[in-house]
Amino acid sequence: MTINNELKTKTKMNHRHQLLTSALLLELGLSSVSAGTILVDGITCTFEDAVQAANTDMVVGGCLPGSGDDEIILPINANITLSDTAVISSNITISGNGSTLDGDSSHKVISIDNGQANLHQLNIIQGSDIYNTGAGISVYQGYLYLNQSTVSANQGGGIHFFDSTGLIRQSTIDNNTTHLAAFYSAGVSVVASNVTINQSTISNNTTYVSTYGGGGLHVGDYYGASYVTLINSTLTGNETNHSGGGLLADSQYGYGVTLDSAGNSIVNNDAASGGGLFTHEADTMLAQTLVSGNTDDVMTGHNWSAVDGTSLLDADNLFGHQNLSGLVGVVPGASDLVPSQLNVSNVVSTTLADLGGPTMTLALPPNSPALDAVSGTCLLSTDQRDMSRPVDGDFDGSAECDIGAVEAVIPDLIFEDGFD
Ligand SMILES: [Ca+2]
Ligand SMILES: [Ca+2]
Ligand SMILES: [Ca+2]
Repeated sequence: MTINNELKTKTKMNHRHQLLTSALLLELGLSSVSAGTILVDGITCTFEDAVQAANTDMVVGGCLPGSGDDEIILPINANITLSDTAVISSNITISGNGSTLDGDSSHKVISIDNGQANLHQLNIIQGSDIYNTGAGISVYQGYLYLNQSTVSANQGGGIHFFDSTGLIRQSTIDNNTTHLAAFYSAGVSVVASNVTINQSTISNNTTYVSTYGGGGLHVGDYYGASYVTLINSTLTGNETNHSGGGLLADSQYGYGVTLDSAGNSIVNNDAASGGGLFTHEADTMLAQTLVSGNTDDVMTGHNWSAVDGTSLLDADNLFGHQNLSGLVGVVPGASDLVPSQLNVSNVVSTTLADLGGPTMTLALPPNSPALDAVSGTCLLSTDQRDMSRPVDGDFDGSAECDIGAVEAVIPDLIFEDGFD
C-alpha cells in the first residue's frame, strides 16, 4: 500500500470512528418528551384503542385522548393478543413493562407508517407477513427506537426498515422465520435506511425458504442507499439457504450499502455461501470484531465472502481458527488475528448464555486468543453487557480490550488457589 493510500485509509477509518462515536451519543438524547400519557389496563382501555387515541389525539373506547407526542404505559408482564396490526402514525413512546404483544400468527404486530415509535421493555411475538416485510415490526418512512426488548417467533421477518431510521439497543431478535418465496431476512432487514444496532443479539433466525436474504441481518439498497452501524452485538445461530448466514450486505441496485462493525461477535451462522458475512459491492469496515465458527456449503469463504466493493479491515479483528481465516475476496491485515486453536470452542463459546446484561452473549473461554488481543486503541468503553472495557484478561498486569462483543473477566484460578 502506498503512503497516500494508507493515509486515505486512515482518514477514512478516523471518519468511521467518529461515526461510531456519534451513533453512540445519539441514543442518549432519544427519549421524547411525552405530552399525553395513556394507561392501558386491558379492560376499559385496550392497547389497540390506546394507539388510536395517541394517533388521533381523541378519546377512543375507554382511553384518554392523546396530545401531541404521547406515552402509552402497559401493565406489568401482561400478554396482549392483537386482533389486528397496531399502526403507529404519530410519535408514540410505549413503556412495555415486560408485556408481550402477540400477532396471533395472522398479521404484523406493529407497523410504523410515517410515525415514530420508542419501544421499551416490550416483547413482540407471533406476527405474520407473507412478504417478509416485518412480521414483528415494520418501519415504513418512519423511526424506530427499540430498547431492552425482544422480537421473537415471528414468521415473515422480525424487523423490516424501509426508507427509515432506527436504533436497536440492548434487544434480542431471536427465532424468527420467513415465508415462502419472498425476499428479505428472517431477523432484521434494512432497505434504503440508516440503522444502528448496539448491544444486541440477533440469533437463531432462519431465512430458509426466502428467495433472497441474509439469515440474521439483510442490508440492501432497493430504492436507496443503506447504512448500518453494528456495535457491541452478537450474531449467532442464524441460517439462510442463500448468502450471508449472519449478515448479507448487498448493493445490488447501485445506490450503495455501508456497513460499519466494531466490537461484534459473528459466530456459528450457516449459509449456502458466506456463513458469517456475505458482502457484495458493499462498503464494509470491520474493527475489533470476532468472526469464527461459521459454516457454508463450499467451506472456503465460510466466515466472510466478499465480492467487489470496498473492505476495510486490519483493525484488530479475529477470523477463523486452526490457522484458517475462512475469508474469500478479502485478506486479513497485519493487526488481524487468525488463531491456531484446533477447536472453535477454544476461541469462543458457540452457545448463548446469560453472562450479565439485558441480552444473552457468547463467552470467551480461558486462554482464548481474543483475550486482550486488541493491540491498537480500544474503540469502545463498554461491552455488549454494558460492562467496562478494557479488563486485564491474560493477567500480565496490562488491561487491553478483547476482540468481540464480550470483555471477559476470567477468574485467576492460580491466585484463587493461593499459589500466585
Ligand atoms: Ca398524539
Ligand atoms: Ca481484556
Ligand atoms: Ca493483559
